[in-house]
Amino acid sequence: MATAAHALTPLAQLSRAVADWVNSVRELTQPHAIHWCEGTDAEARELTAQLLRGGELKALNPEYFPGCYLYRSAPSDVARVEHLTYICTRSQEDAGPNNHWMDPQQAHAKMRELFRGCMRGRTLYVIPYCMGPLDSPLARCGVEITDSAYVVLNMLIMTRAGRPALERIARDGGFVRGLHSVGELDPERRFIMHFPEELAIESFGSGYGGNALLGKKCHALRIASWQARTEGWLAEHMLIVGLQNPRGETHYLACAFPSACGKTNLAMLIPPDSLPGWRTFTVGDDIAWLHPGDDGRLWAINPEAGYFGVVPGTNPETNRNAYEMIHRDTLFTNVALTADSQPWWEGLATGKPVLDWQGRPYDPARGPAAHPNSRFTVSARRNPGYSPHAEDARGVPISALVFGGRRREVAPLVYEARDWKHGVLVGASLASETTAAAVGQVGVTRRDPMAMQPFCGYNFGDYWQHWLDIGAQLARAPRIYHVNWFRRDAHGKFLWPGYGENLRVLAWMLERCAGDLDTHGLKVGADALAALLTVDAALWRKELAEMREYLGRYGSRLPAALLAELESTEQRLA
Ligand code: GTP
Ligand code: SPV
Ligand code: MN
Repeated sequence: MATAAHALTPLAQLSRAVADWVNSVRELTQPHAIHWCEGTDAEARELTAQLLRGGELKALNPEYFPGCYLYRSAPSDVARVEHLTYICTRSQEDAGPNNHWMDPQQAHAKMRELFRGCMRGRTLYVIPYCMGPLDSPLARCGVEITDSAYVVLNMLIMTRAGRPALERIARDGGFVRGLHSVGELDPERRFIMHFPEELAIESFGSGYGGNALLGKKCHALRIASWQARTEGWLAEHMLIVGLQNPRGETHYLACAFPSACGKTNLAMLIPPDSLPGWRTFTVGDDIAWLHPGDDGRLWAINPEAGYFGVVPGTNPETNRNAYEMIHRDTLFTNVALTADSQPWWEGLATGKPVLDWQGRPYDPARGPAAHPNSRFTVSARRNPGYSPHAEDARGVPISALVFGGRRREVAPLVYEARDWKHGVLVGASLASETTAAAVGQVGVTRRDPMAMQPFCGYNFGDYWQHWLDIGAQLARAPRIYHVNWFRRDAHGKFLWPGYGENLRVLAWMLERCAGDLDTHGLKVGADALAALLTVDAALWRKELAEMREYLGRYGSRLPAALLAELESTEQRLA
């Protein structure tokens, strides 16, 4: 039987520090009620029922999608807003040329005026959460205050939220403070502010994804990358996947690809029939916290407990595990609907959309039926491939790190870095075409070092130095690779089949000493394969020149060792 609620200490009395902060936010924002999140299933059901009554959520077809709901965001609030995201450190140099910066005092003053009275007539929710397994010394806690019940439902899936997290905060003391309000959802009054020196986040004016679910990009990457630098670890935009070879040995890979460049899909990869005997296990699909272990290896935990994944393109051929897991207990945001209330998105071979993501009658002339950045939120435990080691307190040991971008040209299918230092240069050189995960133009190639351009909470120059320092501590450092699944032919067609077939490339990495890429049973012509593996010297000279110019922007914060690596790469190419 469940413990009677009255036998438990009220949440508001568990941590004095949290209660004091909640009080000061209450005074500023003036909510009509305060709800401390317990994190129970009953609580999630009540919140869901309340959103259904208010019309904010819509129940999906209970026969095919039991426990699934649709949420439609404001049409002007559909993705992260990098241009409105700031790192507020006392010194602008510490935020670096890679971040928008605002003086912390000025930022606090600006946000205070936006937050003043913003929760009048609304409920203030207090969400204590833990990023990482509750019993892991590598996990870190936070508290998000929000006035959005939809954000609460997402956080309950994406993090270990509720009473156990608050108990840990009461024991440990420290926590990241995240204050969020949807405000009027006005893009002109929208800011995502980070104060790494104070372990604080202030987000106003958006209810979407990484702008509003503060445990994810704001805490687990921007604030955590800062904490990680002081404490000697790495917080990275990486999936973690376990690969078991036909001999029964499992190796773990952590892979950094920019937003909407294939992390969730690779994390849930299903081996193709042509590679019998291989198995894969998902540890994480978006974020990895990497720690040097006593054994000289790098160990990784996934700080998250769920997936906030891109919906379009998910189908039984591309990603069967994801396709199956999102048929139950899943929150859909901004997908289309069929006549019988099933969710629909581009890339499905069956079904027909009648309402688009905005709830309007579907008209192909107005663009895709589902928003290109429509998302599913689902517990990791629903993933059939969830690794039995995903919740190990010490994490899993990493054998290889992989960087990858979305490039129609230049970057070949795969190459290996010579050593850790060269690998840091390879990561720093990452470039990728922009996607719908952030507001702005799609398909523009930009530099995205380590896939962290939108997420590093401090100066990239210092960050690369930190990577070099971590490598120097590792007696058994992972090998480092670069991949590109997105190379195209002259007609714009992808040269590589991708998805499950990507295992060939990963298997090659793990079996490197054994020889060539296994192309047995692969429907890729010899010409296409040659094109995929080509390194065009002229294009690469241009690439390196751009890289030199880019690294130059970091001035005196650029590690000399990284510049030396670039110089030896230039010499090898010459
Ligand atoms: P975020 O959640 O934004 O960080 O994205 P992600 O990196 O997890 O990307 P995801 O796996 O969701 O893939 C994004 C889009 O790329 C989807 O539409 C996929 O169908 C597509 N995609 C993923 N892997 C491949 C691949 O190997 N080849 C091709 N051509 N497309 C892919
Ligand atoms: C990304 O953009 O990399 C995401 C989605 O994973 S969001 O949570 O919105 O950041
Ligand atoms: Mn991501």
